[in-house]
Amino acid sequence: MSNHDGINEHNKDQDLAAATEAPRPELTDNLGHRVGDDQNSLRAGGRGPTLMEDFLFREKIHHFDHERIPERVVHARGAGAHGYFQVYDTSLAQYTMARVLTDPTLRTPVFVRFSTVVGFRGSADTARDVRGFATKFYTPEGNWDLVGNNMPVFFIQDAIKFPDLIHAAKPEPDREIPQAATAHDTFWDYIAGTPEAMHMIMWVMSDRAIPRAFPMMDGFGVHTFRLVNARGVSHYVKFHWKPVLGAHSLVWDEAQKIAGKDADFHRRYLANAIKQGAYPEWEMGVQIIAEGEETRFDFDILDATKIIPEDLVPVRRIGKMTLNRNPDNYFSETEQVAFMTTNVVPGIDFSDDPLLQGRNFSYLDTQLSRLGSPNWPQLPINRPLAPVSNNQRDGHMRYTINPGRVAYEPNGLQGDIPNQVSPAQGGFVSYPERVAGPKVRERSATFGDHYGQARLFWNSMTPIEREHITKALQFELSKCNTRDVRVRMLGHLQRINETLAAQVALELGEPVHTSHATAPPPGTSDSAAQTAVLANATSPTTASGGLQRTKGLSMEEGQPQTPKGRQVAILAADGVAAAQVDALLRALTAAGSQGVVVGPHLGSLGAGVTATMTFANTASVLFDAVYVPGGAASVTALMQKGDAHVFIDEAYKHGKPIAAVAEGVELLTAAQIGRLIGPAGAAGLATQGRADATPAAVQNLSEVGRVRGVTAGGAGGTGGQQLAAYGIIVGQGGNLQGVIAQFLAAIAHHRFWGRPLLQQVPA
Ligand code: HDE
Repeated sequence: MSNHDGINEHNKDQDLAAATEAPRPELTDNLGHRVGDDQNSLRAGGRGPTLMEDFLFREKIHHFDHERIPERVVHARGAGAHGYFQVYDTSLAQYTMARVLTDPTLRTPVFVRFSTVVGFRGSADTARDVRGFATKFYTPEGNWDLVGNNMPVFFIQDAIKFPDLIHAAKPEPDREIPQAATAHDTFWDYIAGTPEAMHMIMWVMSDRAIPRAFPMMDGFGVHTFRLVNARGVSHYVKFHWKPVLGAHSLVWDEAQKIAGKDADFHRRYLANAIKQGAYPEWEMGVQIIAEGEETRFDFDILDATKIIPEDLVPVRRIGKMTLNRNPDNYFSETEQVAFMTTNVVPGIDFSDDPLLQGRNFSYLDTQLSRLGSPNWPQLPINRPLAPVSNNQRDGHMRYTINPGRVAYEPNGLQGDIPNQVSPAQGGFVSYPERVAGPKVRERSATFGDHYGQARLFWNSMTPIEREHITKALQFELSKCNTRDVRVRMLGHLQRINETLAAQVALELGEPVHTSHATAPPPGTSDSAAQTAVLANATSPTTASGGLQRTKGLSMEEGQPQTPKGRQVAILAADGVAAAQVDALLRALTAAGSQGVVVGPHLGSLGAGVTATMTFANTASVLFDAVYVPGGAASVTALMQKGDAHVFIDEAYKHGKPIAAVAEGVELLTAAQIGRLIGPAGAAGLATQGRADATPAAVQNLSEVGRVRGVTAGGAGGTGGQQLAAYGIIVGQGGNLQGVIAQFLAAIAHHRFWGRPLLQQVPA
């Protein structure tokens, strides 16, 4: 296999460089004729008709007319990046002969494309949706594509149902409304008739469907695959991607606002992170099961609506992927890349999962319709680094030139090459699984439990995650115009969890059929009451290996606490206290996060502080945290700006860390959340005497602080400590380093749920 050796992480970049053309000084047409005039078409007289003879005009317009190819029927909206993958050691060799998974000296080049599923190519990044997470490994043994999602299960068990699912989810065909949204009748009508979708529905209604950034998403191969070792022994395997930054999400109000403020939010983050050298990384994980061992589960590992709980089979981390180069051309790379589940290499094979089997037909088929020719594997982004040699010929857009008379085998004229390769030499041999059975259109009874793992997922969520799922269902179903659809869905929710169903029913104005029905008790906010009620609401599971809950599902547990990759808005105007800005910027850079000065205008705000964004061109929802430095003139100016107030209030409402120093505290006091930190400091909270929120809030403060592990400092004394527990850090200039240290800890914590008065903050 010497011709396969020598692949490293740079090889694909070099391969693509060979197809990359830099602009040259002289303008030509596509056939190399230098163009004399590109601004005026050839006319019979200055005011006369254009002449057919104008080949320059016709070529330019002809090419323009044909610039578009069909967008992907699903996953049309996506963003891509180059990088490499490397396994940690040789330990997987006992399971697989694939070099990509067993050779720690090999850095296999990869191209990854992230996507939403339902929206069109121009839709917003932050729609509530599953995210595609497709990875093409250019391995020495040919391309391996792991075409996965950011959720480990799927809506349906059999690929024959896929067109129906997608037709129901896409915009309704009479008016083509709504774009990139499942909150409409046809989607929920379909789901209401599809009990097998219920586990996936819980994932899609969870915060997983509104990720903070692509590098803050888990990835899953979803199906059970096979690993086959050199002795031909097969094990079942599930593939995982675990983000080094941890898995984090937006909140729904943000996601909707971002769709308008920055529809490119996710692709911009990915491109910027790579450009700035903050390379996104994931560890690959595997769950491995010996053949035969799967029968000990009370669910079927061939059923893509089920996970294998991590508490049953731990995820073993085996290697790391790093994305370190942005594409040069969106169309040539991200749009033309063609993933296929059938791209496997010796040592990786399929299971009989009927969804996977169906996908194995679909991906080859779809490339022809999208890319227009069976020669699409010759496109630079798709061609493998492993050499290609066969007797396939011709077709639209054939790029290679295959010399000689022989395009067949067996042949004598060419010494019978290219010749097939023995398994010992690396020839692909399908795993010789024994199969027998009558030809039937039926589903195995082992696929029959549709609610058990939906309950496992629900039970494994924290109270706040349950509240978000409940709110998502309230939102989505309330947007269905047909009552029958809403009512049928409530029937399914009832079988998942009665309290969940009751809370959704209340919002839909439907009668509640449960002893757990709970209207918000008087004197508390809806949100706090709902969280409290949901906290105790679990359901007995089935099809979950005997587990009532499992790790790996909640995004609030076991995540790395890091401020890396976070964006912080620094609100400032002319006269800002420059030292307080500089100190934070330095600390953020050292921590791997980024500070952006947002001002009333671009450019200098004095004393070396430069605003790179303005209140007009950005918004609170585009940041992870907000900082208000002092400087009397700056803060006085900000106080006059409604946008600055909204910045603070939205950050508060969305649970984001907020810090203010010296006069900056006045802006917090002036904003709606000034109710919390008012003139008497946070202690004022206790004396506000607001019947609707205060008692609960005060009681909760110390508890929240304990749970969050946030230590207090700042200048607020007891009040400051209480605020810090909510991720609000205030202090005087004299204690700047203390404030910054606490702010960074709060940023690493990401979000602070359960802040009081949320219902009253109008943002
Ligand atoms: Fe796909 N899917 N899919 N899908 N899928 C496509 O292939 C299909 C499914 C996934 O960034 C299409 O090249 C069927 C599951 C990703 O280019 C198409 C079924 C999972 C991407 C197709 C499924 C996925 C696609 C459209 C039912 C997660 C985007 C364009 C069995 C494991 C890849 C294309 C990219 C794209 C078919 C279900 C992931 C039509 C028939 C389950 C990430 O071939």
